[in-house]
Amino acid sequence: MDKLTTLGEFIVERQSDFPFAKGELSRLLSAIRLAAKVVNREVNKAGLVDDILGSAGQENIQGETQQKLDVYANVQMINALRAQHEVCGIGSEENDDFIAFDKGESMWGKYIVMMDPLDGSSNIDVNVSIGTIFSIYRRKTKPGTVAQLEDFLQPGLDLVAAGYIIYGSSTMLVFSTGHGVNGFTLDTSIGVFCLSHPNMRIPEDGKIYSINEGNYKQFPEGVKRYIKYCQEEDEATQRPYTSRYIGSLVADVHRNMIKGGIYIYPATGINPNGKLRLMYENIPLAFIVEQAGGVASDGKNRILEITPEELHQRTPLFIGSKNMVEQAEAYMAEH
Ligand code: AHM
Ligand code: MG
Repeated sequence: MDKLTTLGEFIVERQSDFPFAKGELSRLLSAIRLAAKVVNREVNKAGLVDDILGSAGQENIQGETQQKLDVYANVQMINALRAQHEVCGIGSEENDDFIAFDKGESMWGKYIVMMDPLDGSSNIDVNVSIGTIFSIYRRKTKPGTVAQLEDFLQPGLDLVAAGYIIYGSSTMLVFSTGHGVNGFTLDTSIGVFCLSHPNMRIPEDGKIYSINEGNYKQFPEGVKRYIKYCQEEDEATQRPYTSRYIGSLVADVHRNMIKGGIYIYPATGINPNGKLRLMYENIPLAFIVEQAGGVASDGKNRILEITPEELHQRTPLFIGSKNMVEQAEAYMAEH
């Protein structure tokens, strides 16, 4: 058997690749992977346990009903990160405002974490893959003080690391610190994430397009034309392409990372800035996809270059294989 590399070993071996002081990233990631394992355990028994399944009856700031597991994942992530003292503040899709630790060692934490603790939560009840998305920034204010809004509203170009966890047919943690992308699969028999997808690269071309076509009538003209392009027959480019839409962003992007493809959540009549959140969803996934050789934009501007103006800001998202995203952008520019 080839040598098995655990996530912990990987971080130690690749320390020089990481823009973190010794030990910081491993403590941060160990908080995240611990929370991931706990969430994974709950996700896996979601169908069995009545009081976990279903809605907690609260609405989050986006006006969506929170599922109980969202709340659970949010609390697990926050508690695990707070316990490590590397992080002075957390922004979460599930919290109206950011959390800034105002006492103890955590005020000295040098990092900020932004996260969507459980993305694709409408899929929980139906046993379809869901995910966690996170990103890590260096704080801008002085350690020892309480983190401020400016620490959270940083553009993707200032990211130091980002990743996602997919709770699928197996559970994987995929992350990047700006030196490529690596994927680790949870071996549940020993409870350890092991390197399974070293140096992930997204194919430059693909044959899969993922978009909620139910909203077709509300799409911008450029997106309508691109969808028609995907559906046309053409031997040279192997069209028509295949349509795949899970409705779990992490799962759709993860599949496209491996097989090649494009995911689009455009502006719609109802959501003029699209549905997805810049800070919690679009920036971290854009960082990972770019690190794997792909492209991510809002249809026009590179996602990583957008300076966020508010925590829960939304932008359209065009993400995936380089040639596919560039083609979709060309349709957007033309129409
Ligand atoms: P959520 O963060 O509330 O779960 O919403 C994000 C999800 C994405 O995972 C998915 O791609 C998208 O919403 C699906 O939205 P729609 O049902 O409008 O197609
Ligand atoms: Mg969510």
